[in-house]
Amino acid sequence: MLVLITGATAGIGKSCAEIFAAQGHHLILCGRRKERLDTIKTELEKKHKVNIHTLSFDIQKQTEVQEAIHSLPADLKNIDVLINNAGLAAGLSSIQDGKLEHWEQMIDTNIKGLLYITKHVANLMIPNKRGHIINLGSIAGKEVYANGNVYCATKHAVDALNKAMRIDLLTHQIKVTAIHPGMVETEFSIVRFDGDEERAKKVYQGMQPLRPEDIAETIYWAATRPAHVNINELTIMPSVQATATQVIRH
Ligand code: 8X3
Repeated sequence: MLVLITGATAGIGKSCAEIFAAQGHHLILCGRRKERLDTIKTELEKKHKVNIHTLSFDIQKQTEVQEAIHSLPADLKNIDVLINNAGLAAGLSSIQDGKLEHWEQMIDTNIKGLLYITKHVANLMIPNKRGHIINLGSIAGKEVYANGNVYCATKHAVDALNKAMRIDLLTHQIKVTAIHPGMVETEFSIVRFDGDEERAKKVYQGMQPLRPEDIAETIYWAATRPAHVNINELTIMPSVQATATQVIRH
């Protein structure tokens, strides 16, 4: 398979790159941080017999997304799986105190960026009459919690778009899946709290969160079901987390 992963420089995206490469799948890795993409490409090509192409661009900018996808050589346009992983939470504040730049960044990445790349890649998949789009949602797309407002709204949008894509792409035989994780320890909370590592650490204190590879393994499983099987959506939580806010800590 040829698999395009957005947000591939860290966390769940990077874990997906590792797991798909280990199984011999060729990759197109997308992200903003070019050096990180190059390092991952070198490491994975050395370890596994795979070809890795990197695309460094800002998914928030529709012209950059279009140019990146158009720049792919013909043989790399036959994408089998699109993993819409790029996304972030910025801030954890009430509506009245929220920072507009945080809201813009989350809406532009989690919703608009996902839409831009999906449109281009879906149009590459349609003539092939096959493909699979895997959207990274969140428990925040299923529930709303205090101060989560805009982040939760963007993930609710991903949940809606996941269902909408499945309807629109049905006649083109393109599968659409959403994976909704609960707490996963990645750079997620460090980014959410503007680099405050101490505050980020506290989020996972006294509990065992999911690891990025737990989610990546599930994505790999969903992507490798037989042609007649589609996983519509899965919500995956740490065993000690029942809802977005109920967690057992020791
Ligand atoms: C991340 C899960 O609960 O921190 O998408 O919002 S949560």
